[in-house]
Amino acid sequence: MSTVRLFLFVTLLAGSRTYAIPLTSQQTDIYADEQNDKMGNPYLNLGAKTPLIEGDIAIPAGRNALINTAFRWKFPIPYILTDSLDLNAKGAILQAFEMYRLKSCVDFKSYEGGKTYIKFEKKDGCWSMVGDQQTGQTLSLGDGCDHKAVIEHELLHALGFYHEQSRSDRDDYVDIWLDQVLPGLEHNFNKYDDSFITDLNTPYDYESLMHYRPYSFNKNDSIPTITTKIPEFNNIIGQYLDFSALDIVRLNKMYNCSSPLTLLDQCAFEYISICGMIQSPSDDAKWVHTLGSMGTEGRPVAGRYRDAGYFMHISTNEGTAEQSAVLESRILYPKRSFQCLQFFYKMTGSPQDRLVVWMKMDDGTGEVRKLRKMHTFWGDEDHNWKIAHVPLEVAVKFRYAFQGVRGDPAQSRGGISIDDITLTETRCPAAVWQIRNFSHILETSDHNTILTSPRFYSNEGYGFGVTMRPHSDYVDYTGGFTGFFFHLASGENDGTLQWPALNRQATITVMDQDPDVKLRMSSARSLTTDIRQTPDGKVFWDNPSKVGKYDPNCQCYRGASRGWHSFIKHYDLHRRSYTKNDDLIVFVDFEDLTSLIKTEVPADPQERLQ
Ligand SMILES: *[C@@H]1O[C@H](CO)[C@@H](O)[C@H](O)[C@H]1NC(C)=O
Ligand SMILES: *[C@@H]1O[C@H](CO)[C@@H](O)[C@H](O)[C@H]1NC(C)=O
Ligand SMILES: *[C@@H]1O[C@H](CO)[C@@H](O)[C@H](O)[C@H]1NC(C)=O
Ligand SMILES: [Ca+2]
Ligand SMILES: [Zn+2]
Repeated sequence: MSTVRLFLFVTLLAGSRTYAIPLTSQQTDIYADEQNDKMGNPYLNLGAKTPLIEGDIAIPAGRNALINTAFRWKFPIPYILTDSLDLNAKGAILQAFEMYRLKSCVDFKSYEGGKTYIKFEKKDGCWSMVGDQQTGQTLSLGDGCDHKAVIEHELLHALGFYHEQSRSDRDDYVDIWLDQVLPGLEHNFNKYDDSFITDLNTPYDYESLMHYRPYSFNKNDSIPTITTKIPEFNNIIGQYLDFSALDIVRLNKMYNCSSPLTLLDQCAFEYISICGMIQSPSDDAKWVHTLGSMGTEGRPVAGRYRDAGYFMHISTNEGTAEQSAVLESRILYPKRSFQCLQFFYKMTGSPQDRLVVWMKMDDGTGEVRKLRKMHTFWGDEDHNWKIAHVPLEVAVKFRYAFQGVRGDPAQSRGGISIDDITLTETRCPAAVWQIRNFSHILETSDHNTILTSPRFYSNEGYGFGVTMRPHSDYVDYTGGFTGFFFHLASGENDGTLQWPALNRQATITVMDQDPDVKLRMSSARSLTTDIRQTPDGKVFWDNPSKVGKYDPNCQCYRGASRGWHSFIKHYDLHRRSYTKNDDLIVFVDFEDLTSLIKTEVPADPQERLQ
């Protein structure tokens, strides 16, 4: 059960007026998902009734092994989403599939008959079998398993992977304290020899999504059962943010993936070849491959500055107005008909400067020359790096292009820069909250500090927002956590929308800003709206102008919040690229899952009789 927490909000941030974040002066009700907060590592399944080896691996009918290629899947893998699943779990499964498609060649399709498939069911706990059993197999997602990274973990089992600490060479890297393991559960720390599982010639990976946490299956809450030989890694083992770099290497080796399915192009401009992008010699200005100077702006956060490497720059303080330079991608071949172009840009010149994103498409004759202007970014007073997303909808071969246009050279003291381009065949996020000066926020805030996002709109038109508690109530052996919480906000479309807003999935993602999308370990959590009530008897997800509180900053009503005190560890925030340039970047989506309420299909009876 969730407990109610009321926080009287006080504006405590010193110098808060310098932030681009509206701070609410309202009393905010936050209903944390206590169950998920307490769950720790949900795939330990202490109470599961299904016979499990190693925490979440169901005992398969016969012996199987990662080495044995008979247990490898053919793609796409057929799947069935049974209606025993929570709606939120169904949405999270589709998110996990998308992560596989983004980072590997593993693909999934709805079941259409045949004897081999994965049937997702809500049973006791989160568990899977290892490898394709070729009989149709269950993957269980019980309470608390409706989490993208947990589903990625279970699917890695299904694809043929065991836990990292069961490798034959694990004793070189970790100590297992069997005397601290709950009696009878010692088998969870089995080690397999190298005739049974293979490391695919990759080193031991403390950061693997397949590694246990230090306190797994322990007798005493304060004594770990696994410790790492290099102590720094005690805070890292058992992460469930996303696949590690090596998880992806192994997956792609095992399945001979040559390239990910939905990643079309990316460029961090670190090499002079600039990823095959081209400039026209006839342009009257030029994009220049530029090396940034570290540390002149922003604050040191684990040594990660956006300006520390190369980026592309066009100066706008020379030449004449309307001179421009076009930087064009190579020809790309889409597989889907929707894409998202994500990049970072900085405009330090005059407010008349423009950055225009163009598409050049196949005109029907095989020539890529049909032009479409996608978006224009104008200069303004904000001279910081900003993230941008431009949705594309193209099903024929195309190029994308960035045109930098000099607005008013006399008024400019800088130019336009771009960096870290990622083009994926995925949907752009509905909302982006870029929180500046995050290290300063962490230093100057306390447990009562709550920051509230602007109001955003979903694709359907619902208003919503998120709140962040830089120092939430949750702590563990790694230190403090930052919490995130979702709420609905009243908006201009409320008259035509359905109320209460049911069966919608809110997903909050804190972006890992690694330039390589395959290496990003973004932290994501989802919840799905239902008919629950607040403790004072209001329908939780009803129209906020009816059940919410007025917030003068957005001149709107904000409903009560639900979310996670344990959203992200401070330890992780400082470790990876979550706070590059001292910006925390948060994506928020609010999507209709109504079409997933009934998804169960029977497995082909003829196939089953065989
Ligand atoms: C970040 O903090 C620094 C120093 O505290 C301040 O000068 C700067 O204006 C802040 N930037 C933003 C975007 O709030
Ligand atoms: C757990 O370990 C701590 C530290 O060694 C000890 O003080 C405590 O008594 C132990 N608790 C139990 C329940 O054994
Ligand atoms: C990957 O390639 C190797 C060598 O060509 C082959 O033996 C193996 O069966 C392939 N694996 C899969 C899953 O296709
Ligand atoms: Ca770069
Ligand atoms: Zn597992």
